[in-house]
Amino acid sequence: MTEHIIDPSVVEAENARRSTDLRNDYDSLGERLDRRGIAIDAIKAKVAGFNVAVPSWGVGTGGTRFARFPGPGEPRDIFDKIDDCAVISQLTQATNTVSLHIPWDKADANRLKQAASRFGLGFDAMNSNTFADAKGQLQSYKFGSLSHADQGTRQQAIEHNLECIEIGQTLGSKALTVWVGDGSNFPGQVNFADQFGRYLDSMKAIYAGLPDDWRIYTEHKMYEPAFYSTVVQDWGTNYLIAKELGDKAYCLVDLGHHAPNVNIEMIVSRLAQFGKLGGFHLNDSKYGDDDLDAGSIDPYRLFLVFNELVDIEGKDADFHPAHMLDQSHNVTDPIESLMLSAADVQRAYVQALLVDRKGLAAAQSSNDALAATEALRQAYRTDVEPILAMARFDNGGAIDLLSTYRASGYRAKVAAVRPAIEAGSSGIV
Ligand code: LRH
Ligand code: MN
Ligand code: MN
Repeated sequence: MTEHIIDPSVVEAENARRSTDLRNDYDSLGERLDRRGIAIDAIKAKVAGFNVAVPSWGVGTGGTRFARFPGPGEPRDIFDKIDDCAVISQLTQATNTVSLHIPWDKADANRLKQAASRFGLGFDAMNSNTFADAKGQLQSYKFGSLSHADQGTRQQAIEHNLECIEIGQTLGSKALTVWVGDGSNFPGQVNFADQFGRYLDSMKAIYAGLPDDWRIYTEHKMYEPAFYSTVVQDWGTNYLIAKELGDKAYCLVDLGHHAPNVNIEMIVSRLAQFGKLGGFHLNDSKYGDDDLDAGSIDPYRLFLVFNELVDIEGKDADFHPAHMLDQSHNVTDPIESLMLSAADVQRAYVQALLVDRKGLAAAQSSNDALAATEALRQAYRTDVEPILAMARFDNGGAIDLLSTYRASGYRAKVAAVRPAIEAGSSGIV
């Protein structure tokens, strides 16, 4: 039986205060959607089937390159992180998987599996880390990892990725996400082609160790930590990698890894059209890889990404990209942020499901630009909160995420047993 960290009676009491209003709001939205030819229960069933993974590193207070300001009750280790993820999953009913980062989350794999399964949690993609030196590691990644000029350093990075696959196999994960910080800081520091060639050779060695039922995701990022050039800098390079590697290789799109104003929804469409869109790291950004809460800065862009996904879903029943949050904070309780972000991702999905696709296609083929964009805006303007809340309520989650979490007193409870962490050390990303 699935264990709950938050006493279900707290959730029930909070829900009881809101369930009548929710029923009324849901029925009234149902009536309005019905007039648009949309069955609200069918949409609610889609939300209930939607999952977004929580990154283990997201439940700790993140930092900036300048400082870290830990909050009360910071998780001490991966087992505390799993507890925090279980809380998010219990209340949102939308996040039943956790994505691990190795070596940050290194622990006995069987213990990890046990700890997660108590709460009905599974494991999403494994993330390797060759962008920082681990304790006791022989070769340094200061000048790169999979693309390093030194063969021994590349081999060490390859072996780390193979180890991540091995750990993931015990956990029941089915994917490895590879993001490297390799690049250069000065013109002339590296030969672009040679560096990329070495990266590809290393990735091929990892790919050779990938189980048949696994996928490998490569994640592009325009800059940082390298500030002049980056080996996997954009979706074009990412596509080349996935093509070079083979059928089990896909591109991962982290929304924050693009220049401001880049048309990410079009990148999504391109990669999917050519069968290489694997998944997402969802977050929001204003300037760069800000790792702000998904949907907090530009919710319309998030909607437009999901609009593409729903369009593709409609044409290809086998299209199942991986969704994961990738955000980290200095100023909020990460559990609160992650819960609200999971809901915002669902919101974008539901709004995209409401798009009148026939009307949109008709407007597009008759070059009616305004009617076409209005089809999107009508869906986006719809307040779908009652659908999200009802999907949570039906499954034992919280109608009101924030109030219920705060009423549970979880943060204060864990702060009483988890020692305070001193501020000052720099962050992780
Ligand atoms: C890199 C990144 C990548 C890492 C994570 C910690 O900026 O988005 O996904 O694994 O941050
Ligand atoms: Mn990412
Ligand atoms: Mn990032």
